[in-house]
Amino acid sequence: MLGDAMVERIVIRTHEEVQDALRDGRAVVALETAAVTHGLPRFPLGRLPLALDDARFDESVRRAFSPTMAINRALGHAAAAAVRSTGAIPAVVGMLRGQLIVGMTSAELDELADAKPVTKVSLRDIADVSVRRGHGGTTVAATIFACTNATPKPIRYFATGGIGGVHRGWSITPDISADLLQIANNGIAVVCAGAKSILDLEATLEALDSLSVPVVGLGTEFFPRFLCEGAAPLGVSARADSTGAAAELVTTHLRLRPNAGLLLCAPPPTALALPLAEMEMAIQSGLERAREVGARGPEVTPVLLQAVADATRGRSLEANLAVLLQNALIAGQIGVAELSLGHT
Ligand code: PSU
Ligand code: MN
Repeated sequence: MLGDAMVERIVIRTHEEVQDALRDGRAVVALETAAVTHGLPRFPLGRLPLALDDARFDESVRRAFSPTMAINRALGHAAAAAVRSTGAIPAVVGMLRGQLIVGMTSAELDELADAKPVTKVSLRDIADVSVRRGHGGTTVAATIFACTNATPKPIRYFATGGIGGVHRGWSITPDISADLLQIANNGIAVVCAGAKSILDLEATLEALDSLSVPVVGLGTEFFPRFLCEGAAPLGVSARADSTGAAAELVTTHLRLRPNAGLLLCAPPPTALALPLAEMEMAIQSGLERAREVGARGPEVTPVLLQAVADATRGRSLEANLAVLLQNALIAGQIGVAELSLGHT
């Protein structure tokens, strides 16, 4: 554990509300911000996302998504509100002026969402951005690092849209997201809609298997395809059919392997999921665009997501907002359910 005073200048700071919640043993759910800074548009939607028609979201979540606010910013607020609506405490993670913040205030989130330049901060970039006093949206990998080093103890739950994984063409360009190793090596439950469908999902599942990461299907035996309808079946390693069952699995796993993570996978809402064939065509055009603009390393995912949004005329954006909001909600529900099991 690094603690708050790792060096003279405080590099990692946990917000007081989050500190109190961790100390009191309440449920805390971390949220990443790479999706906010690099995965979502900075123009307003002009209305509420379709995902918020869902009765699972209460008025507080609908209010938190301001239609006149830039989408990335509004989503950040709404995802935090979704966590709060379950009784759990949200901890938005991101970097401002070189400081890695665990539990950004609303004002800090606004500042980060508008920030320019802003780095997509993965694990390898934290020290560099810190030294440069830069701003950054944290990826799954970097956010998990922040969770493990939260004060006074680690955060156990984390929600994102889709995790990074093994990219297509990995045998030529070994582009494998740092997310996988971080999940494998930190005691955290990651709620996601599987891995992003722009990836090689079969290879990603194999990698998770090799890393001994449990892949739990929430109400499904199939590994979800991020924003897509689940077609061609990819199997999960375990299944949980209720919030309580998922909570029990998390408790048991983290007791047995406190320094190893697990994936909890929820498929996107059926009404908003995209047909696989349509998504495949969109991804192909995205891969072409990535080649044309010479995108490399961390630039690849944002270019692909943008191309997919263009090709599906915004439908992938609706689906993306849906999984980000839904996963925040589910992580909160499972975190709260774990407390009532009474043996954490
Ligand atoms: N989920 C989303 N949109 C995103 C991401 C996740 O719905 O933009 C981000 C996450 O932060 C994830 C990153 O860690 O994309 C993966 O990027 P890469 O493939 O370069 O590791
Ligand atoms: Mn990558």
